[in-house]
Amino acid sequence: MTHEPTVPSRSSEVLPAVTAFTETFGRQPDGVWAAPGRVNVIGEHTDYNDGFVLPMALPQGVRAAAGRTPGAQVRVLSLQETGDPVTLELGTRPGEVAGWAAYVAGVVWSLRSAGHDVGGVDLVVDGDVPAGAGLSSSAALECAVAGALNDLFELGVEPTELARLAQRAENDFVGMPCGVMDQMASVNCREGHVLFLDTRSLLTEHVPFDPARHGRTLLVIDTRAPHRLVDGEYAKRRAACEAAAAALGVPALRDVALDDLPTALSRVDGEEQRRRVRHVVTENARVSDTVRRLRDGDLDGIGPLLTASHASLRDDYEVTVGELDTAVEAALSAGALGARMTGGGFGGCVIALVPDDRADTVFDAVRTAFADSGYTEPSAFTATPAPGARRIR
Ligand code: GAF
Repeated sequence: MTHEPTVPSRSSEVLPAVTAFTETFGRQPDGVWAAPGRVNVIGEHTDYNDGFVLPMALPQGVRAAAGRTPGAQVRVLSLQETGDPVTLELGTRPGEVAGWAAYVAGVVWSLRSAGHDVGGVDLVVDGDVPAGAGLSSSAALECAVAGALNDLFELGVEPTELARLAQRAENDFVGMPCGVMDQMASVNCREGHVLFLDTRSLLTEHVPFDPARHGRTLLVIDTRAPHRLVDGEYAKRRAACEAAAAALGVPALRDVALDDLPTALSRVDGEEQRRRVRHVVTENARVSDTVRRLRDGDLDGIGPLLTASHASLRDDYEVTVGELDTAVEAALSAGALGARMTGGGFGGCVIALVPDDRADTVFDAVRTAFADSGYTEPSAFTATPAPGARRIR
């Protein structure tokens, strides 16, 4: 198929980071840790409302080759960036580092702020999650580094707490007010499963997910649409949800049941805020419905739920752009059983559940629609649920 990704085998994945570590720091690393990116099957913009999400890990991720040093510095080289390693003091505080290194510095800061004794360390990070595609490249970076530090300094932090601390790095060091979905997915996902996560209790269920067994493909289509205003718009959505919850007298929009939605809507001010509430409440219900269908082995039954999720994100949450809508429409017209944007929106990727023998046709239809609209040519790959963060060497 023309849209297959080049997913490197394990040894070729590990090697560049190890070679660069040896060349840069003049010794072998103590080990190599990996953490994946993710696609979210359904449950978008629900995590910061204490709601439900259903992500799966991708084979693409970040590898971190790491070795302890006696000093009080973190030196980190990224194979995706040019230039020398970045050197950070262990006491680096929020606001003192910008760019990609802030994710690494943020994890060090977050662990140390929580009382964990992280010392000097050298790191080389190497990733193959497309950046800015909504596939959680930042959480993969945070979680690979967090996993390395946890093991190297024998911190004994449990996976869920590690995800929380990685989220804190992103919230309070990088300054992105994300929920916990991406870090939980990166740390806790299992091969062959989607992760049903209650973002309030952080309880998880690993739900088997094997489209190939049903003759189905989960296609990830990267629209390559540049993220526009993503940070500010994300923060605005989050603030609107929190204001609506406060107006309704509930801790979070998760506490509004679907049956109570009409009453809740009548108590919220303004059409825009009503739309935001409607998205979150209906999306939580769609996640529960999707999980029920997957547990029953009804894979095709999730198709309409994916498509309904997209419509809600487009019309009520207003986080789609022309490229995302065009990709969904073209995929559905060409025979997809369901399709939706995935991730934060304002660009990034669409997922489409398609019969195996329609995968090429569906992607060709999206490509043609993009050419007709004058959009950048999209790319695509087949998503298979991969393992979560782990030590790989
Ligand atoms: C981004 C955020 F990082 C997640 O926490 C989540 O809110 C998602 O957007 C939308 O569902 O990936």
